[in-house]
Amino acid sequence: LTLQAELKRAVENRCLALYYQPRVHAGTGKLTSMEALVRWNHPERGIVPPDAFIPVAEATGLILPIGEQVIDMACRQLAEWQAAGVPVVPVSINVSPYQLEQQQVGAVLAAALQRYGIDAALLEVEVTESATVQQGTNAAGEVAAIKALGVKLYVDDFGTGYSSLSQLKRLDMDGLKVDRAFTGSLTHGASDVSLFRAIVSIGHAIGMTIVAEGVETREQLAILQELGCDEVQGYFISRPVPAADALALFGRRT
Ligand code: G
Ligand code: G
Ligand code: MN
Ligand code: NA
Repeated sequence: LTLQAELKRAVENRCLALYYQPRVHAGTGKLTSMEALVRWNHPERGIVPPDAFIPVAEATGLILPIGEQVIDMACRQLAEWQAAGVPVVPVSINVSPYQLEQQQVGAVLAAALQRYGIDAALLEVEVTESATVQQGTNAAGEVAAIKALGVKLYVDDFGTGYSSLSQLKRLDMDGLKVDRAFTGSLTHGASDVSLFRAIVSIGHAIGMTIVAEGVETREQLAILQELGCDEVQGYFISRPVPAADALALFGRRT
């Protein structure tokens, strides 16, 4: 079987699962959000990471049913956690540019929220900068539809694309997830500290919550705290973990 055919079968047989990676308040370490990250549970190859199949999914249109399953699984998980009395935080879903262009993502989100009785405030969506640029496109309409639901929107991998400050303001984005390339070069005294400080300053000036991705060391966290970065995510806090292991992370407050 080709990868495409295998992936099609995997989607039909519901072999996709979500891992969760926490995002925490930089100053207090308090849990603020859980990012949902899709995995393919392959019978022979084990857990396949998204980089190995999302490009194929986008090229073949399979990203549309995959995107629907991801939204469904995230909402179902939220409902399960709520039913179990877990002190839930929003779950953040990655939506690809292809989905924004081809799918009524707003309507899919609304249906899933209703299906599981979930408050829109418990969902967030991450989109890359390229997805949000052109006015008048389906993507721009879907971004507006997602906002209208009351779902928060974050720019993913910020700093690697082309969005202008005016676009970010117009689209009413809630926050910037600063690409891990910027975090990775943060050491005391490095010039990149000034660059990150400028990102925080500009982001705050246009009302964005600033999230640093890819925090891997205590020193990076300390610098980000000094810079007034709002939230952090990365292996230093936690790797992405299966839902069962994510439960323990909810207890990690303050
Ligand atoms: O989890 P990991 O770091 O391996 O993810 C690799 C890439 O796959 C990241 O860019 C991430 O945004 C993307 N990704 C993870 N889950 C999803 C998903 O559910 N949908 C889409 N479109 N992309 C995802
Ligand atoms: O593009 P996006 O930001 O959604 O990508 C998320 C991906 O980044 C996940 O697949 C996750 O495995 C990876 N990731 C998360 N934290 C870290 C980190 O601290 N270091 C590195 N190298 N990758 C990370
Ligand atoms: Mn992301
Ligand atoms: Na990112």
